[in-house]
Amino acid sequence: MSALLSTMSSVARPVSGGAQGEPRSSLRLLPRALPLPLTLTSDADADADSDADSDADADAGFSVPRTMAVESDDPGRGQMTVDLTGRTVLVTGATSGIGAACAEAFAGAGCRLLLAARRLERLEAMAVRLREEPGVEVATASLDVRDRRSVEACVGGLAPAWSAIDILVNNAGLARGLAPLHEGETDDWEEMIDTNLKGLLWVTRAVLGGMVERGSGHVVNIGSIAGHETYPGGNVYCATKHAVAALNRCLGIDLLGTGVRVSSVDPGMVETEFSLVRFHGDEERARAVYRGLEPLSAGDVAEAVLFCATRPPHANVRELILMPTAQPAAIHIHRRG
Ligand code: NDP
Ligand code: 8X3
Repeated sequence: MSALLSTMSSVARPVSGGAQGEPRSSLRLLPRALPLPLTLTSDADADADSDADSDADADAGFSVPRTMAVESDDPGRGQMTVDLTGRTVLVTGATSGIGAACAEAFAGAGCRLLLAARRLERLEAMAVRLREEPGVEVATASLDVRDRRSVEACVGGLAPAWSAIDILVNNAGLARGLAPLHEGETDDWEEMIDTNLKGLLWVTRAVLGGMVERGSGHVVNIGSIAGHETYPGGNVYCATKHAVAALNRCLGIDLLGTGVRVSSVDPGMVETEFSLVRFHGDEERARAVYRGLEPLSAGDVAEAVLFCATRPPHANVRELILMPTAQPAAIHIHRRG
């Protein structure tokens, strides 16, 4: 346990040009993915401009309510977004796929990263790469989210400069097998339930108290289309993701009035190591899952997570279902050839 704690704190690097604990605005960080600041037009401005603008809107074939018009240096991108510079983000399952892409996305948005997963050497390699960008701070921890005591020790033992987690991305998760229930491996079931459901609970419990105390924070759960639909052999995996969907909704109610938000990003097929893990390393079977269609990329999902995290405080994405165009529903898939 102490090895884990020292891992978490010893790899933290101070921001070049701004020490830890300094106000967020003093940090020098990566170029932002989202252009800021934005200028909202007032109703008065809108009234004055309304004739000319409504002509332009008509030309473009769109009708835009005036009170929602936004001016931006980069029209069409980053409207109504919040600057995440200097926010502390914990991503679980950051060694691969969606978690790794979220780490990249939040680094690009100027956040300080706490990256956790079991394969520490992969995390370290990522951290080294991310720190090459000026001003990016990364701390890593070898963590198995199934181990409640390790989760509590890891979060509870964070150095003060890292302990106020602003955004938690509950991403660590997996599927095992695709057998009908009566042929299923019970060890696989335990692994899915312990990781996808109980692990998510342990991490959320450890982090949420601080968020509520501070009156701000955002939990983004990576759910799945498997939390909304079912498919043959999906049984226990679908059950864990349905549970995550229920928890997400319940948590939203529990957090009412606290200033803390919870969102769920629920993708369909994403090409990551997910299928390789599901089929216990069978590469041929894993490749076949994505044959003949363009699945989502991990980056697509990370962008959706970033969208949730950059909503202004009064707005919350409760659930965001993101599907490949070729997969409009879990079992409806168009494959070429
Ligand atoms: P990957 O297999 O590429 O990544 C899974 C990540 O979870 C890895 O970083 C792994 O790290 C981590 N992880 C697994 N078990 C544990 C554990 N016990 N403790 C800590 N970390 C753990 O898959 P994806 O990126 O696709 O999956 C990420 C999430 O997205 C999962 O929750 C999955 O259910 C969900 N999802 C995936 C979809 C897909 O089609 N790929 C679609 C919808 C949702 P390590 O092994 O190093 O611990
Ligand atoms: C992963 C996607 O296809 O198993 O959550 O529903 S799928």
